[in-house]
Amino acid sequence: MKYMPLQASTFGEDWDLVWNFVLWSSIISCIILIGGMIYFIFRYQRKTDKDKTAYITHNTFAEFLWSFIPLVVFMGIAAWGWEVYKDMRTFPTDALEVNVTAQKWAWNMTYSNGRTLTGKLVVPVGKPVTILLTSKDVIHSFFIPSFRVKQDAVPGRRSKLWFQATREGNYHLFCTEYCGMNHSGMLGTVSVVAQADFDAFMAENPNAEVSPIELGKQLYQQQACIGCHTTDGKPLVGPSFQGIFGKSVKIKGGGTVTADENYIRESILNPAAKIVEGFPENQMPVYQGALNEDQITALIEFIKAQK
Ligand SMILES: [Cu+2]
Repeated sequence: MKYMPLQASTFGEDWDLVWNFVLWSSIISCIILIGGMIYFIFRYQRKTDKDKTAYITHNTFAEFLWSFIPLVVFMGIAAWGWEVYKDMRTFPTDALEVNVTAQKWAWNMTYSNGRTLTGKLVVPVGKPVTILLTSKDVIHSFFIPSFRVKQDAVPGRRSKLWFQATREGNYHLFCTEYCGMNHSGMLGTVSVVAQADFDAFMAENPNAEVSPIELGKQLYQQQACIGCHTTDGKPLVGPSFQGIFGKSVKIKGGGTVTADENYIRESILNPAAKIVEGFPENQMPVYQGALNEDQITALIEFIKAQK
């Protein structure tokens, strides 16, 4: 359909099918309903003063049909939509990861080797890409219409989305959460390129010495994390970072938590929130206010790299 942006990701076809079904079934229902109303206005118009309104009770069969048929249609749409949504929220493990930080009014992209770009995202065609989102100030929303993906970037939280581009070219990136004066100018370009061109892009890297992992390593030493957290699997005062990312850990006081980006972030800023079982409380200093989002990203990437 021409009224939709070009389909350029693996989600495009499935997403558009659901969308078109909802759109066209709504248009058809609207025509039947409003058309029927208009027809009835003329067909059953009172012609003379003697016309009496018929005595209408109810019709169980008709009432059952107009309840049951929409119920089946709506449940079908819900199940179908869920199937598509599930694909979008099931993250591939072999994806290229890009950290994206939103701020008034720009998108900043950071690649694993430290390469940074503002307002431009370069990705290889045919490869899954995971975008790790956060914001420095207010809520923004990361939207690539041609890929049919959208996700809020929320200050103080890590959110993510993934896609796999299916054709090379340049696509629009919009902010779709009103974020202040220059919101409408908070635009970007997504460049989908061949793998060889992407490799060349990654190789010409002016920020090689400040990759997030490298910066995280420096912070790990400077901020004295190293005094309590090892990277060789042996716990000291706190858990070792080795192999911890993505693991489910037991929490003091019951329950478990997955050691993902959000948990690590919380544990750095507010260590007392969720203490891992078997470790003492009140040992770690609070880093709230001492580290900025880029530094937290760097520490998360450093911890992720301790496999
Ligand atoms: Cu914005």
